[in-house]
Amino acid sequence: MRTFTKRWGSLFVGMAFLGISAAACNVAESAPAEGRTIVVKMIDDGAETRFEPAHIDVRKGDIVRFEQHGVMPHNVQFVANEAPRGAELGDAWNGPYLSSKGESYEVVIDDRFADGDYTYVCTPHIATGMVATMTVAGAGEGPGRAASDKPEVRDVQGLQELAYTMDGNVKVFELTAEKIRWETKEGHLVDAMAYNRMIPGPVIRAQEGERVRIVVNNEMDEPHTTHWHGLFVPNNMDGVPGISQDPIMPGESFVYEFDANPAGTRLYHSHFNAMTQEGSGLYGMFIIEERNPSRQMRADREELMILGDGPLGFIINGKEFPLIEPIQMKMGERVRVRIANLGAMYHPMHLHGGFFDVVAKDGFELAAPRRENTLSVAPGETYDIILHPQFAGTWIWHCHVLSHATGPRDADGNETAAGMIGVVVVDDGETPLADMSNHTHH
Ligand SMILES: [Cu+2]
Repeated sequence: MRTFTKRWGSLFVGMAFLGISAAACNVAESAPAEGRTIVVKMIDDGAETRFEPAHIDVRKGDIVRFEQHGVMPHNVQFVANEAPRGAELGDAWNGPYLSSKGESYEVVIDDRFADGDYTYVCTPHIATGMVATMTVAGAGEGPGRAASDKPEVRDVQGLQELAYTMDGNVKVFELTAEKIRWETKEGHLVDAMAYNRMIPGPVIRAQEGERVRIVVNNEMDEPHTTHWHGLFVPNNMDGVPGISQDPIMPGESFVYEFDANPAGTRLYHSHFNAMTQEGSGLYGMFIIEERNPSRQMRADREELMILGDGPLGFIINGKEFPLIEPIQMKMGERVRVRIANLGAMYHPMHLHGGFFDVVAKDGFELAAPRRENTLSVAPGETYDIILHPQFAGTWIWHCHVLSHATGPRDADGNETAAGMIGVVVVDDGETPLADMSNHTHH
């Protein structure tokens, strides 16, 4: 409980939901006594950003302390090595954003770090040079830490429909927040936080005006609240710690109950240490179905797309390309895609092979549809679009901030496809389609 005391102070100035969780890193109590502490500074100076020093040599049992000395938010993300001699260690450890000067976190060089060369980056500042390297050589005297005991979740897609029970006329749902290890790329597990062990969390679906009750259980070792984004709820159901409720402490539960209004594509997400908890995967979609959808909103079926960035990388529906499930369509079909951005950056999503019609913004129907091929989705926004393909083929649909859709260079020095690249397969029965089966393992 010690670690929470410090955060209580900031709660009452209403800042905890934007703060950094000191518990988000695997340090303090487990730090070996005999290791050295090596400091890496995060520096920004106008347009120039860097880690200082740009290279460190460490051994097992050492502690690396990343210190924020700049004014822009920085993080630490280990990436796969370009050099074949290095191990693939992107999942060894990733840190949340540090937003203000003086903040820091520490990482223990333990058994998760095999000997070898590592590259780490600040994800938003790769292009301005914020890339550094670390060599782990030889076992030091520190005891290191046991491998993670968090549940490892592989081969699972997020956004599954959440089952409910009825209590009279109330639809009752249950969400459980947990720390897990989540697969964003094949064989690549990252530290994450999830509702019901999936990212994004499950879909809560209700009819306009229906009474809903959501029991939120906090199985994490840090406080939590859940916010119902875009819904009209009583103030004490809004999920903001220190403002509308007390945080849900570890092991505790909170019951939210309200009428599901207004109709449209809506969201839910963590509001406690939100930059870390939401960025780590605590979010999902809350769909409130219209009782009488207008003609422009009607479609044969729907697909869901939640954009994310931060500690989990650049992801669509919790996965990086090529693990993102393709949207399969038949020529002539109309598909309503509900799109949301729960990351912290803009993502201009560009569709190859034609256009789509934007029919709603933040769940509210537009007076007239907007025809586009690139939809900029800002953090917190939702859009409903209608896909009605014009051309058959296998089309990509990707973020046009190209650093969000590009991985490390391969052995030939070429850029690789990664991150926020979706695929729309349009079948007219004639046009040859790319075989995506070797990309997704389903
Ligand atoms: Cu992007």
